[in-house]
Amino acid sequence: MARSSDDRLITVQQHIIEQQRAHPTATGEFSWLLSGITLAACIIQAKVRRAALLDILGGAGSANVHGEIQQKLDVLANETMERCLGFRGNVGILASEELDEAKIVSSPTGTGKYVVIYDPLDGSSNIDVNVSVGTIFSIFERITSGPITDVKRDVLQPGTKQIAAGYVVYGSSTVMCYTTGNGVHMFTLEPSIGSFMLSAENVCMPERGKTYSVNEANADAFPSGIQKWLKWAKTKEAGPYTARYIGSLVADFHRTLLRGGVFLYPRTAKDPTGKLRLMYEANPIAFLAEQAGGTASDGTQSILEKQPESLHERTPLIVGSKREVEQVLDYLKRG
Ligand code: AHM
Ligand code: MG
Repeated sequence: MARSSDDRLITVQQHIIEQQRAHPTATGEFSWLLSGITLAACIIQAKVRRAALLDILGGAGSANVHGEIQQKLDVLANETMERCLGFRGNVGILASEELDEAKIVSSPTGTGKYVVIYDPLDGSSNIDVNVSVGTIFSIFERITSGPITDVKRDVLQPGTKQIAAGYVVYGSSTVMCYTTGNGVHMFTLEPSIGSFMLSAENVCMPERGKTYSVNEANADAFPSGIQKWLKWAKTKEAGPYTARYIGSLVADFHRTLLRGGVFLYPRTAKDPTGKLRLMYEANPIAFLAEQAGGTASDGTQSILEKQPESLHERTPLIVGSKREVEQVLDYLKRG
């Protein structure tokens, strides 16, 4: 993993602007949009860190579109994203795990060109036990132009069309990681000044790793190829592998990005199409993985090439180092 090449202190805003300079047609609008996300991340992390003090832990008493009980912080994080992005003028559509439908954002012109899709607080069932949680985002440009009349068409784009994606992990420190298709860059929040500072540029995922990450309690319901790979991974010949599973996608992926290995959430009897959501979990994670030299699949096809049919659709996810992912896919194929 490379640090910035000199001793300069670089904030995320500076970094984004510098990245945009490489695009001669850049107008600065995109940097303005990403700065809305960093502002939201600062606010959400402050709320996450003070949750117990503010007495905002626990359920909000409502359920989201998936029938899951919303945590108070889910609701707050969602509102924060909406407030930070909804008034930037250039965002046309917002879509979230916490909203039933994508939302047209009215701007003075009504023609914001970006679509931002996010999971405002991933892993939120872990909040009450003080485990890392995160925000995941995926950004597209609208396909249609002018007033927004065909929301589905603008939203339901395959991951290959993402123009940026990233996540923020609220762990022992707050780290933001993003890509615009030109490498993966990581920033750590310096809380005393409220700025995200560059901590690693052009992050590379190791080509192979020693960790696998999966909810093995579901193993009996996994496809037989995955069960066989897991069995093989425990043999002397394979390893030694070690298992790590937090149950927060952002935290599990963050470790996989830095250390290599594989994260799996296959289909199960309970979730026959997998549990994770394509548009605001798998797609942005897959974009980051591929930009860092890793890869992501649903078991038969590249995550990024999947054509979404609906905003909240689920997908199996196998993501990580090339070597492990390819090996798992090989086992899957053989059944
Ligand atoms: P959420 O978006 O409702 O928080 O659910 C997604 C989370 C992921 O962060 C994590 O990878 C997965 O659910 C864990 O699921 P399980 O508890 O079934 O292992
Ligand atoms: Mg989630």
